[in-house]
Amino acid sequence: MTHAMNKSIYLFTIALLLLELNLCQSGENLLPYLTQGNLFSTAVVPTVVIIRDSTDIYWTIFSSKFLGFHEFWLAYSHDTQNWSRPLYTGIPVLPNNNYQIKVSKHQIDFDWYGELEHPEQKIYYRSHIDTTNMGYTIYKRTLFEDTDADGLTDLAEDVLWTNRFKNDTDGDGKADGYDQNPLAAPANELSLHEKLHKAIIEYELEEFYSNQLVVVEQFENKPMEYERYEGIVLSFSSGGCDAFVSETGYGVPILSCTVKDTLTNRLKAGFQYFIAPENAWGYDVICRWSDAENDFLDFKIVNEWVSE
Ligand SMILES: [Ca+2]
Ligand SMILES: [Ca+2]
Repeated sequence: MTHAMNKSIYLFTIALLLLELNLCQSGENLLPYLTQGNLFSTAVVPTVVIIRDSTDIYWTIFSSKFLGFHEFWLAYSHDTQNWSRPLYTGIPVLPNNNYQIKVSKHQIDFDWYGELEHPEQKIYYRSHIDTTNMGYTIYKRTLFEDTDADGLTDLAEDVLWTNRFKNDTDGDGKADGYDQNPLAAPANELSLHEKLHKAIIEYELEEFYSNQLVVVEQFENKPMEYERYEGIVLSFSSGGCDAFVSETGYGVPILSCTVKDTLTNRLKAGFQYFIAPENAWGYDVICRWSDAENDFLDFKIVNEWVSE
């Protein structure tokens, strides 16, 4: 419930995000250059909406499901060419709300700058999000807070269930901000069943055309790392998946795969994909395995749709 509570607290305390960006300036330029953490590539930062704040830093706002849910992210730039690592805001894009992001030109308030010798009418871009009377404010310092300096902000760690006080939650030598599987250390040696499980999940991750956070239900409760082109994978036990879903709500894809022996020297794997209880589906996968080569030959997906 913590997460849900946090979200509702945001609803009340997070008001007028971009107003905050504009107003809470005191002339200093202390924004860190974020070079740590490379899980969400700066290359994907859209720069459609650009706001310049009063310290001449440019901001862009965009939505992404990178941490599972459709939420707003920010990035900043000193030149509108090189953008910071995307910053998670925790502000949800609510499905039934119409957000209006308005960007307009305003003359700056010269009172902020004191007496200017040759006052020029400086034009600033300002923006606000109108969430039908529900505003959001997030403080800039909150966006950057990274208690354990692992490249993953505290806001993001809360969502990913990583430890905000420990820079390498799963102890595999990769800091959380660089670890695509932050909750699973690589296993030393995988059994054949585990290899098949991993192969099928990775095949599905490849098919999953998104960088959205994906949860994988562990095979026999063993944390496992999964390779993926882009995006974070969280490895949870069956109970952990239930807890994660009950806390965060449905919306994050959960992949699971069971592997069983058949009587014909084959392994049969059942794959399932859940994104909500009512649209769970799955199908069976048959793996042919050569005993002699001790390797997989291939696996074939038999599209057997399951309605649950
Ligand atoms: Ca951190
Ligand atoms: Ca790690």
